[in-house]
Amino acid sequence: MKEQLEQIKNSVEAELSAAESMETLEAIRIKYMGKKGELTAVLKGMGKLSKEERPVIGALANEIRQNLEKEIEEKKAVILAAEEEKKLSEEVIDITMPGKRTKEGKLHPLTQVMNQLKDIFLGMGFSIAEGPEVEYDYYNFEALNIPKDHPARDTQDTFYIEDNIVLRTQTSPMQVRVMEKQKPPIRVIAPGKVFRSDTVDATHSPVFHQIEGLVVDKGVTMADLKGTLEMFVKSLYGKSTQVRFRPHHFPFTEPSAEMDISCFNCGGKGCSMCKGEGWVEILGCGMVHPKVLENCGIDPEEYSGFAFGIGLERVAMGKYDINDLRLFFENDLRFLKQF
Ligand code: 2NL
Repeated sequence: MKEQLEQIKNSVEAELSAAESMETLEAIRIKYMGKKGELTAVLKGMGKLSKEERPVIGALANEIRQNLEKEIEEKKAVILAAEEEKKLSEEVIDITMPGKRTKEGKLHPLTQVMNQLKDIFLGMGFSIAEGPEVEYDYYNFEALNIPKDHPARDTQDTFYIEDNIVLRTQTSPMQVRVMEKQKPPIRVIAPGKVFRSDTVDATHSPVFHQIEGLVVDKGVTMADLKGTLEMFVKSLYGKSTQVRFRPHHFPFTEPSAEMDISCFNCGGKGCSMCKGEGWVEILGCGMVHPKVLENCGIDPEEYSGFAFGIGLERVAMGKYDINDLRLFFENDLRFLKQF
């Protein structure tokens, strides 16, 4: 047994001095001192020795084990130092090299316009309501007094997910949700993506953006609508901006109107932007239809309200003089870098 121990000692020493990595070192430790290691096996076999032999062999075995442990630790330190040294020499930094410029991104022009509109309405005391882009037919049409046979409900115009589930065609469903949950006074805007089954061209995209607004309280009148929207366009396009309202029809408002602003390009004299009109259409609006209030659990005898919807792409196209809406969605950096 003594010879066996001596042999183990010698072979470990030989293997240790050849070891050059932490992995080999660990393999050696396991080979001799692991659960099934050679030295461990010898120590386990001690029971079979005679009373006289046991203390002698035991002392020797322990001495060898302690020695091995010590040598492994020492070798470990040497290997670690060598590895560190190698890493450092590989990672030499040339501090005279020119730096790499990090390219700074920026917000998409539509996001910039969206933020600007949000800021204006937040400043007027509105809060922001955001919600699902996949909506129930009920919230997108039914609650808004859009009848079953209305052309907007046609699959030509609306993306249907299921019979009663659609991609929202406007952000008003979110406002219906607010009215269901919240008692007046209500002052919210609902910004976001909307979807219509349109063929792509310079002025149509199946995905576009809207901000709708809703005010419901006691005694709200058309004068409040006009005052609010006039203030809004004046902060967006400047104090000298004029507004005019033309009668229109929406199923969810009564009366309804479209609002024009004096052309921000020519100031009303007539140019290519306003096609010689002097006016540019900017949004649709109206007094919330009593049936819509009722559908949302608000008594139209007690409360009234106004609502409006603004297409973001149209505002951005006017603001930046862009004549093709597709540019917003093509992600061409030559276009996007200009804003
Ligand atoms: C347009 C017209 C409009 C509304 C949206 C609305 C919402 C509720 C109740 C009543 Cl919850 N009305 N929204 C009202 C009038 C016009 O949008 O041309 N948008 C681009």
